[in-house]
Amino acid sequence: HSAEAHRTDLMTITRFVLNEQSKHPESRGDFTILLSHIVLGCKFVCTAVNKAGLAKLIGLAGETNGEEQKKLDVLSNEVFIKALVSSGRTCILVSEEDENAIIVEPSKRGKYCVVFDPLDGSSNIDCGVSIGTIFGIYALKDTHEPTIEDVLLPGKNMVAAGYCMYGSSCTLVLSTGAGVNGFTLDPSLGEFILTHPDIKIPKKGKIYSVNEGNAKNWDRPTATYVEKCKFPEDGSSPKSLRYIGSMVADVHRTLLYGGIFLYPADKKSPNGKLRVLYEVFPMSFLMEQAGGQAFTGKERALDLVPTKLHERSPIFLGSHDDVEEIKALYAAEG
Ligand code: AHM
Ligand code: MG
Repeated sequence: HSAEAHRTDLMTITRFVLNEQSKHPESRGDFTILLSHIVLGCKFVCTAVNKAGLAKLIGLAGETNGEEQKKLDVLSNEVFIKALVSSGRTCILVSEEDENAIIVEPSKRGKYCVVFDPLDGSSNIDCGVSIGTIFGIYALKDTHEPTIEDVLLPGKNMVAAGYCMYGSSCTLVLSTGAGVNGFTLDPSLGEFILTHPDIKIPKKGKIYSVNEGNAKNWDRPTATYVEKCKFPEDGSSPKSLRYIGSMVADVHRTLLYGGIFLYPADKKSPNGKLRVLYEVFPMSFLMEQAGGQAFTGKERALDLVPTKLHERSPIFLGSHDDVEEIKALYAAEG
């Protein structure tokens, strides 16, 4: 109706999180400040990603001084590190781009530990496919000197997780442990507006998403599962295959439409490809918060205790019933 045409009561992501935090009397706004710095990083990367094609073709003003342009993933990493450190609310950062954890200098420290992949799927940049930033947040319980032990914790200990997808629109999906909400960047306002309140993944889906090029090296449960997607034995219709090869886009579709996303182990990569801390955990956290499941082939993904920063794990995540099937196949294998 007409009120919709000129909305005056906009639910921005900051306002939304402020509302959520006000339910916790002990909260002093630190999380809201941290999040607004993450949001700033996402906006910056969004602009950079959108300009990337043009910059390459014609060179953007001010960036053509003979210096080679910074690669987008390197640029994104710098942007997020600076935004996170300057928030004054972080103490330790783990980025896919940096081998070692970054310990924030004492004068800028806060209690949050942020693990992130600043620009996941960057091999897709040159053909314009959606890519994204993935992040997870832990909180220190006291004010000890931060060490990597503070992030080598199971995913269920995260206080928040999310991703931002740089696609046909820029969408930020966030959970602070009370459901999942999606926000879309309104470029004219420069604000993320709540567009997908309380996302729930369908209980069962019609799509499976996996790199089938690795099939020759799969283990039996994965191979059996994918075969059943194509040739169901219970009279149901086969599932559709959708695989972009960009985790944020593949998981985003899974979250909205249902189905299953798999990056299984194979003979060449016995731990799969995806990284536990900043890929597997945040996406598993979101899936569970949306009513889905996430499984490693051995256990609930969020129960896994990582032993090193860039550890990998196989992952099966998505609709409750679809993940239940793959769990049964692994259980039968013993
Ligand atoms: P990256 O961190 O090097 O960008 O790799 C991660 C990406 C994910 O976005 C995606 O799910 C996966 O790699 C695809 O891998 P593959 O090309 O082996 O199917
Ligand atoms: Mg990555």
